[in-house]
Amino acid sequence: MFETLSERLNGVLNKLTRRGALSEDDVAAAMREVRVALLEADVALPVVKEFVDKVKERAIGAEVLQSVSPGQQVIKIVHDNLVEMLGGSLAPEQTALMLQVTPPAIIMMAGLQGSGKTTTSAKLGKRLQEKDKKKVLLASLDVRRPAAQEQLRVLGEQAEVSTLPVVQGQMPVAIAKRAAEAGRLGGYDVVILDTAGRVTVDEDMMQEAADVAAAVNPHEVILVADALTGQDAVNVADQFNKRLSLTGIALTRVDGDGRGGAALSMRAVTGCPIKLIGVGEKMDALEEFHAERIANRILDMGDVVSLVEKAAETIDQAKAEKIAKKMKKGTFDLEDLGDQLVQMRKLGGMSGVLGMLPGVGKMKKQLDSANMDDKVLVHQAAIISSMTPKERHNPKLFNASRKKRVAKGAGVSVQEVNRLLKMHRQMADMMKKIGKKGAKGLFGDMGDMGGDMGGGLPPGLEGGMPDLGPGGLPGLGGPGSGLPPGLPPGFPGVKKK
Ligand SMILES: Nc1nc2c(ncn2[C@@H]2O[C@H](COP(=O)(O)OP(=O)(O)O)[C@@H](O)[C@H]2O)c(=O)[nH]1
Ligand SMILES: [Mg+2]
Repeated sequence: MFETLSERLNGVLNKLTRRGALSEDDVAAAMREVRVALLEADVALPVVKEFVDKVKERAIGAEVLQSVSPGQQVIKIVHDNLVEMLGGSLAPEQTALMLQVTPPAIIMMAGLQGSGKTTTSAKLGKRLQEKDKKKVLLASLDVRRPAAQEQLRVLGEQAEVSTLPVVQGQMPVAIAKRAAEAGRLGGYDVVILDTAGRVTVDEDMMQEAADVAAAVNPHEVILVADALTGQDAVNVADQFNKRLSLTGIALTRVDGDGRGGAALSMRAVTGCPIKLIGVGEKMDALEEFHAERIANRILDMGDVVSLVEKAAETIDQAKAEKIAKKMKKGTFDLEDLGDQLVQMRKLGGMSGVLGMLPGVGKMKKQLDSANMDDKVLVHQAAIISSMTPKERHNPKLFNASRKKRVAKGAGVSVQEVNRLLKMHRQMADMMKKIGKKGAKGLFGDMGDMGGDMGGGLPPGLEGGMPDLGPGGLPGLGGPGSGLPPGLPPGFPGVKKK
């Protein structure tokens, strides 16, 4: 699977690793080739465009790591964006089947004729029984094709999964209700409903599926789509999703799909996660879909990716240690503040940083309305870069005319410069205290931080910080903290209500 795409992508990116330095033009040229490779793999155009733009932006903005080559860094960025495109940022509960319900969990399979509904139903039944130790009942609602119900019975027998006995002449909604009832009475954990498909998307099929869904309220509505049909599979999924609100997609015939267009576009176009992939005709050829694993299959460069990860960790750790030393000595200057702002932007801006802390999700709106967006960080970084190195190391130099000059250079008002200087003063003071008292000192003193950006201390922080780990603040991002490395110490402008 994905061989064609994999070969192309690896070819383009391999060329990059052999180069010493990379210019913006080199990256742009490589991205043009990546773009062609993705389009040839039948990935949807808007998805390709977004992908290439994001990779370019991140590659050009990336901090240069010492121990790896720029090309290796680009590969890591491509890899991360592939994972993202495949739905890698989704929480496990969004990508796994919902089975933790009062039994039986009802799973409805929908899709076009020949997409693999019946096969996938039987495979899934077998998988749930063997791997998850669930007792499964299969039921065919396909009364359109004479042999359909018999087909499921035979597959069920092969897979050693029970099937609902066929009652001749019964209609789909009635069969669905009977299956749910049999599931309850028979002590089944899961009931899988295999519905009838049509050759193309049509109103009859949609109505029948909607009626079945209304009758039994399935916990999962899975669209089965044939990967070999590429963008058609994505369009079909989109149409079904608008009518049925799907909970997930089972992509079949991925074993024969060298290009991967359907798998790559599905999530971005439909907003619906791929939960299962069919990788063969045999009853055990069904896998859970893991974005990271699929990305690794496509981009066969796992060692490069982990190398870059390690290098990035080391750099962040070295920085954190440097800052920690400065904190202790009380020499945190504007240069360091500038570094911190860059780090924060890398981590997705202020709300990105705060969003990583527990209990902060709810605060996002407030943060946005308080103007704590990237624009503030961009302005602050601009102010600092308009200063001379001397000024950065010794903020006491700032008189009215220096402030005016810096404001002009950064394209901001003098007030904004004042605000930044005040923020730095407060941070430096605070850090001196931490240097003496350890991290706990910071959050006791958070209220003293002025900050003109408003906001409010996130609820998770009000009672002090979650376990900071040894080493004081830099430990925020350290092992065991659950936070990414390099989380900047101190959040400028965060003010307690
Ligand atoms: N190679 C391969 N064939 C599959 C896969 N899933 C289903 N099939 C085949 O596709 C054909 C149609 O499947 P079926 O389940 O009857 O489709 P339905 O009409 O949607 O119920 C059968 O011959 C299956 O063996 C898969 O993941 N890989
Ligand atoms: Mg069928």
